[in-house]
Amino acid sequence: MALLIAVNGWDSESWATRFSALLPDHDIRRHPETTGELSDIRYLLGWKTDPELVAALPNLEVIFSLGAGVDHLLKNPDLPDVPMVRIVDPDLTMRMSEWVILQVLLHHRKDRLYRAQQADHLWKGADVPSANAVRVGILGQGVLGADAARKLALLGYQVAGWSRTPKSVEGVVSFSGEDGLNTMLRRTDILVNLLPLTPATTGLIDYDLLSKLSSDGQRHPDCDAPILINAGRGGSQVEDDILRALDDGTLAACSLDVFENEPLTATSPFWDHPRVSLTPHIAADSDPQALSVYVAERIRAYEAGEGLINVVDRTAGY
Ligand code: NDP
Ligand code: OXD
Repeated sequence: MALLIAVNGWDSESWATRFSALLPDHDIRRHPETTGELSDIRYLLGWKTDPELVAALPNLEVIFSLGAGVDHLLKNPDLPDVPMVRIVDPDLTMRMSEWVILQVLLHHRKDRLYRAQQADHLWKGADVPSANAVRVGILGQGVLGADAARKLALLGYQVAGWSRTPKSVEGVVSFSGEDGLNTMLRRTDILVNLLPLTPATTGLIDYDLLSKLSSDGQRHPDCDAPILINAGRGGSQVEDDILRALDDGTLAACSLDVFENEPLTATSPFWDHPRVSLTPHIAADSDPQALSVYVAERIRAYEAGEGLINVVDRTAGY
């Protein structure tokens, strides 16, 4: 039973070391370093894996995405028709919620203003609304969106979430469908995107959508417009529209962890924009050991005949 690790942009050697320890009775290979018959490969651990490689594995039984998102695999038109399992792990979920909460707090508590004042040696407080006067709207109420929503609600924010199907998350108002989206946007001061990238969510966050965000939020005079936070996928945002919205005051500021093209090009205007905070797609960077244990446990369960969990719905695209 061979597991092939084919993870572009990651150090495949350290992943192979972890899997060799967790699955000592399996043949652990890594692409492109390890050779051997491709017909031996039963499992693929993939991240941005070369499409031709995936298509060339005749006896593949399960694909594991080394991430919660699977758009990097599904964009391969020759993807073999085998189950695809994604990462659903408490460590990853917690880290994403930490990042989202951090960004919400930085905007709500006027961190940019205080950093600028510190640079000017200016000792001056500003009015800040209480959390329960700030309305957060979260696009996506899956594993990550629902967890962030729950935790933000515990901090006192007025939280709403949008998903394809209605949800029941404690302390969170649920919206679904197009009408639901428009209703949520109107009551949203801080918009958080945690949607997967699918044909339906590609380019969703455009100027039109941003223009529908609340126009009556309780905000600081320097910052009298809504905020966008995106840790889903860059393909869901229209970057020229975000820049336009920032420049004409439709948006006050944004925090972006993901971009249409990654790594972000050196000439991107986002790097130097005074009202953009960016991170290099690290919002939910997780403990590699936790992710390895998760995949190894899935393989053990599958081989014990227990079936697979967290299998991607290929038709829905996530
Ligand atoms: P889930 O599959 O658990 O949740 C997806 C959510 O999006 C669901 O609530 C789903 O609705 C909703 N959704 C999907 N399509 C639509 C649509 N067309 N309209 C409305 N709602 C829709 O995914 P996760 O929460 O685990 O992860 C979400 C995404 O976060 C990943 O796909 C990935 O792109 C991104 N991510 C980013 C990371 C980073 O570091 N920046 C790290 C990890 C993930 P429903 O519940 O009705 O099915
Ligand atoms: C993921 C990611 O999908 O890190 O897990 O983007």
